[in-house]
Amino acid sequence: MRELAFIFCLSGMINLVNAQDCPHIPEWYFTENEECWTFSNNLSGTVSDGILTLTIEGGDPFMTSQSGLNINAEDNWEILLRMKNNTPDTTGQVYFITTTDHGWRQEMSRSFKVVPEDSILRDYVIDMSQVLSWKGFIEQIRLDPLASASSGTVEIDHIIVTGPDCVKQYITFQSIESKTIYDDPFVLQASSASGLPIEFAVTVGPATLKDSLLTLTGETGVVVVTANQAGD
Ligand SMILES: [Ca+2]
Repeated sequence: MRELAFIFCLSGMINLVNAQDCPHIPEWYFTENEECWTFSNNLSGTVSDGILTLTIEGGDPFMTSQSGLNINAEDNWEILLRMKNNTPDTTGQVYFITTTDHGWRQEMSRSFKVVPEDSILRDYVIDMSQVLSWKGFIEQIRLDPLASASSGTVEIDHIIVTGPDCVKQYITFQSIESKTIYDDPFVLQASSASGLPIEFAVTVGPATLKDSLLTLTGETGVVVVTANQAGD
């Protein structure tokens, strides 16, 4: 039995966040803010409607996660990045440091191909297991969304560091437009990578659930809906 959770933030408008049952594994969805990433070298970032929009105004732009991630590199070596590149550049790069090696350098990075002038938010899977220095515990991650662009924008929907066990359980939620707490009941829709059926339950918060129909009861607060996926 695996449990996955939807988290609704009911403060006027709500957004849908999906969170996997992978405690201590970083997942950034940019639901309401920059989620502790910092922007350097001619890069700025703003969050709107669950999307982080990066504006590049010079060379070598990059963004850095908070430190202290403490990711177990052996178990977690895939970086899932959903990104839309609005520039002609075709390469991105991920750097990292570990708890025992704080040198930001080329050997501690991985480049990845990026679709130029893209029309969609595209899923990139960056396999860090190919990088010899991805070992021990990862302290901090740096994303160079584009290697050579010095102008233009990039949109990021999420960044997830995960491993094969979690990838297998990855659940895709159909996107839900922003809602107010007074909106009509709506049907939760999700599919699992494994194809196994999903059962929903409200764990906490001002909402009720019948099958997959979620009714908001009008109070502000946080709603957590658990999705149980039987059979693993
Ligand atoms: Ca997002």
